[in-house]
Amino acid sequence: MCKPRSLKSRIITMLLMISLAAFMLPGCGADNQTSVTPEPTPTPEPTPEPTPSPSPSASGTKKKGPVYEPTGYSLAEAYSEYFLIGTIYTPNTLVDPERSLVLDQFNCITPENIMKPDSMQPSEGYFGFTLPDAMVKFAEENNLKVVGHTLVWHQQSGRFLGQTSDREKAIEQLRNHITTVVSHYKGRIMSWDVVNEAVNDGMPLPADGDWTKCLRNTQWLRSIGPEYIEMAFRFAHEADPDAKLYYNDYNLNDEHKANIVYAMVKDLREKGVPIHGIGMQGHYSTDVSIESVENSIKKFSELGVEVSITELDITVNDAAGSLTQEQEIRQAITYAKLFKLFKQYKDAIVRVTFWGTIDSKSWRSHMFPCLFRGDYTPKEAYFAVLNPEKYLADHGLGGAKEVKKIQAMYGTPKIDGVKEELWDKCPEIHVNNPIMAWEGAKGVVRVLWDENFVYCFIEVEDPVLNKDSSNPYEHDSVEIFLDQNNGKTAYYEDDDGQYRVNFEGYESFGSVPGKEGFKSAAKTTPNGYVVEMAIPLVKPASEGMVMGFDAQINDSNDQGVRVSIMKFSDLTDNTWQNLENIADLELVK
Ligand SMILES: [Ca+2]
Ligand SMILES: [Ca+2]
Ligand SMILES: [Ca+2]
Repeated sequence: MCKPRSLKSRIITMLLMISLAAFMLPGCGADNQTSVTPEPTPTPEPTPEPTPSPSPSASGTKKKGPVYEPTGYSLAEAYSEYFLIGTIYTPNTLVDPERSLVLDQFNCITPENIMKPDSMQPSEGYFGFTLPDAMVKFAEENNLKVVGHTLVWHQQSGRFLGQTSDREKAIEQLRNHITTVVSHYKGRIMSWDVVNEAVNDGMPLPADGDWTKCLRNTQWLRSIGPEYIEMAFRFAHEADPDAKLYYNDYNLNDEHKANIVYAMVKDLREKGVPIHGIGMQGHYSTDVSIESVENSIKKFSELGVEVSITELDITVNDAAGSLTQEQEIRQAITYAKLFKLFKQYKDAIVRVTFWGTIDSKSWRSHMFPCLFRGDYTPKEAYFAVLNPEKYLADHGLGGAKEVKKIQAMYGTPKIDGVKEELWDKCPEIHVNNPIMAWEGAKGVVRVLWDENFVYCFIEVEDPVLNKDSSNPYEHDSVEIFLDQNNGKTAYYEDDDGQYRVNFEGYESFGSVPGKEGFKSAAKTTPNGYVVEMAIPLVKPASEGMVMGFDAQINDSNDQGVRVSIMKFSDLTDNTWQNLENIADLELVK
């Protein structure tokens, strides 16, 4: 995931290459080369680093700037029997406090920017080895492994590489760039990200399995054709036969993209192309489906290649200026779940590399994705990674996933917004778990069923009712999620549905199965509103059946802005596309 650097930052890079001394000084702007790696959403601009308060040094005098205080633990040590633990390297890594943090916690580094194609070869035939040489020396002096990143990429690749309609010339450029760079570091780089982000987003693998139809339209595809990928791996292997060679990409937990990369790597390996690993970048958010990550790790490891998590960071997408305690813990829990998963796949995973150390220098700094704060103190996420099982247990998430269990009673109500006696026998389901910082409207749901429908009666307390927003989910409204075969999948199947009704009875739906046969009625009450609904079933229900179920209440303020979401079971805002965390609803008589 990456955005191209500005001309300004490229000039800065050039200046830095000329003056080695300049980047040895802290705060010289070396990390203006904010990392890039793409995302479906617009790439954020880094926010300024908060000014840390001076902390007293051991001698009692005041020191300028933040100081890294050892945590007493090392992530690299904690995972020494599992996989390498890496982070990014920038020229700033050579100076404190960054240097101390990196040496204290990690055993592996990946250059954030200084080995990208336009940094390695800023003008045709001129190679900039100064900064990477300093990095490799630093690594060797401190016993760190080095990952070379990256040889072939459509961004940060300069104006000449592959920018020709002469195929032979393009092949020569590709060969010369790879051979020159890889030979220079022969024996000193553990693995190379040879080709980065060559596959398109959002398209399935065609039925004929031809992955070359899914390649991104890059300068190399245009000038050479799909063969540029295998050429790149062969040139790199010739230059350093001992280095492990990786294909690296983002969103590889997406099923479609994983299928394409699987087909590509399988095909290339069958042709004898030296490709040894798949790098899953891992630019996730707290909403990431752990199951989807597991599916891809499992799938890729079946190819007999190494798998590494190469650019891990987990954003808090609802962060606003800083993280609340709840947001820090939510992020930490996601980190803990991922590392618990990675440990289970230690035979396949060689390395997990974080894309940054402190939040304020992250390429996604405004969403606070790292393990350390801008003042170099460890976050909840750090301790979650250090011991994921303990962290999950401490937060009530140890052992098997606890699924909330509720019941629906038998009976057929009239859908009129009036709560007939029938409803009184149903257990109350309290929708009162906030998933935003603000705690607003709460409610109670009761559920009935018969052979053809599941019925819900929802009573909401909400003194301010509003539907001004053009987004139905921002109206004062209730939502029911029903997973009729209780598959609890990380995606929606044909039996799964999302049903939303606002306080005036306006209905809206998720993608499947849609609104056919759905009925609802809404009425305002002295302190809020009620909604009664009937959800049609894809096949007849019977006693003892268990379905997946969740309920949500959206609370708008008087300006039409949603200020609160309450849930029953799934404490993410992701139930609209992922049913892993919903409850069990048993149909009883
Ligand atoms: Ca009724
Ligand atoms: Ca289902
Ligand atoms: Ca409201």
